[in-house]
Amino acid sequence: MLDAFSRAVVSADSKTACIGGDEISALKGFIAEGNKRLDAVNAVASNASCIVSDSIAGMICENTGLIQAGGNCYPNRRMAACLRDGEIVLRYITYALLAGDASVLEDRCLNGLKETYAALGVPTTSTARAVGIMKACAVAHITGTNSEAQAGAKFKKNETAQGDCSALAAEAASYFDRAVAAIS
Ligand SMILES: CCC1=C(C)/C(=C/C2=NC(=C\c3[nH]c(/C=C4\NC(=O)[C@H](C)[C@H]4CC)c(C)c3CCC(=O)O)/C(CCC(=O)O)=C2C)NC1=O
Repeated sequence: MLDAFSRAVVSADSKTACIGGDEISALKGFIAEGNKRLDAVNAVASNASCIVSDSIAGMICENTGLIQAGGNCYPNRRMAACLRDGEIVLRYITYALLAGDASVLEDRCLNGLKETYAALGVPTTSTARAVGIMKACAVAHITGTNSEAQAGAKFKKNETAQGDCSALAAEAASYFDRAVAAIS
């Protein structure tokens, strides 16, 4: 498992090089934007259960066969496993966002997940849809663009300073894309 700093070391070492100016300036940026990053992680982590339940519910609304006999969210044991998997994936994405590196997500969560799902008959297009909704929710929370229109009665505004979080939102989005790619 790597973070932005250990990643710079591993990549310099693979070239038998000292840490260069480019790596230093990238890490300077990482530090300068550190509080924004922590706010972004908190925006997702503190809304995790809402993000997960909304995404799994949305996935089921679009495909109600999942909760009928023969569907992979039926009976409740499988529904619980599905919600738990959503929580696991989102949790590892928050770790990756904190570290500024995808390796914790890849190594500890996504590695072998496609094979596990194939063995259990978990439909990966549905899982990918749930991950896609989680991505939209998480990005909205990071950029502070979540609205009452989307969230209804559960609307909660994050109490963070307003600034440009587009880079962090894009980075977070890339981790959701990795999760989809890993199971597709
Ligand atoms: C640390 C990382 C980690 C991951 C990622 C993980 C995933 C994981 N999900 C599983 C099951 C499962 N996963 C699902 C998920 C779904 N079914 C659907 O229809 C939806 C599309 C989807 C939810 C979005 C279901 C229903 C099961 C149970 C399948 C079964 O037992 O038939 C299993 C089999 C064991 C179990 O049931 O607990 C594993 C290992 N476990 C881990 O330790």
